[in-house]
Amino acid sequence: TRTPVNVTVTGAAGQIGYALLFRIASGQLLGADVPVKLRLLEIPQAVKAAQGTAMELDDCAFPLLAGIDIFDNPAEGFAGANIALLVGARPRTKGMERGDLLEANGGIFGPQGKAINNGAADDIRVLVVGNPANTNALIASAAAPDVPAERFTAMTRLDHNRALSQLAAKTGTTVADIKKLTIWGNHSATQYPDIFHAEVAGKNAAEVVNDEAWLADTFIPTVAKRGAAIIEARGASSAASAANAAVDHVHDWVNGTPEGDWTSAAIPSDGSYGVPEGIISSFPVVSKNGKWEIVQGLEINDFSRSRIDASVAELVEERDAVKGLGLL
Ligand code: NAX
Repeated sequence: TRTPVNVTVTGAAGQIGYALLFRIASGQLLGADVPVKLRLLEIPQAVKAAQGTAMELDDCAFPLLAGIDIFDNPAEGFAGANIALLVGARPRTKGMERGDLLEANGGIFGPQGKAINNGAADDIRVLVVGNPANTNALIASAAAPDVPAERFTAMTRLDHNRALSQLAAKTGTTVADIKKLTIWGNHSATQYPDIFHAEVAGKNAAEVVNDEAWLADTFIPTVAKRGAAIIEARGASSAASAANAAVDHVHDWVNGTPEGDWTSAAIPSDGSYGVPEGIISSFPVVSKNGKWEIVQGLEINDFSRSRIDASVAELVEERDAVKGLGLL
């Protein structure tokens, strides 16, 4: 029998945690033959709620779930972790400036990065979901100098999946007909969902749509503002869809992306497509042998260039702000 994979989930008692943990324990994160041990990391006030979720996990009698441990400090939570899903974050509250938000999250992701550096397994892979996800990932990575930077990623897969769904609806197809769509840049309102290289049932998506006004005025803002639309409709932010995207991201990272397609993930830039080296930006990516690779050689038209540049400029600003706060 296989040794269980240790999966640490922060924010385990939150709404994404509640949607995520059952998917992990059922085998959807890593595969139907891979046992997992869950390590739930919460703040002390939420440990009791996490215990309640753990009781429900027990009650599912998942054959692949080899154990659940609950912690309220990062050093224990990340000890031996092979996969870390950093979901818990400090949300922006009324009257909070962006600098305050970045600083508060620095106080979470800095210590967590340090704990990962000191105690996680050598093959640790980190996905940051908690916002501002790209910059939180950068902070955690900077606090983990002994862990290769490529192991720190941030989630834009939900944006990717939202874009697939919108494009399928527009073209009267299904998401299974769509390939090679890309989210570029930051997981924020400046993100750029790019269909110029995408295919709809084998045809170029931009040519199938053939409507630049729809792209600029409907598609891009609908994808970028979908989170707000969900809050408006549901009275709570996206949870199950966010958990689903986290499962997709880690599953593909570990098991590979299908031939002839790619996906989107925020990973440290190597300078590709003019994105400054080191910032954690979303790219078209494939996963091979357990590593993300940026898809190379795509031609970027003027429409795309200006939007990629705008989102990347925001990431550079965030990086400079956290640098100014001494968090990098
Ligand atoms: P909730 O407020 O329901 O849950 C967050 C949980 O994190 C709470 O239980 C809290 O106690 C815990 N937490 C806070 N600080 C912690 C720390 N230092 N260590 C461990 N746990 C800690 O939020 P939820 O709806 O689950 O969302 C979680 C995060 O995901 C938010 O930052 C949210 O903005 C972000 N999202 C990111 C998305 C993405 O696509 N990247 C989409 C969905 C979501 O909005």
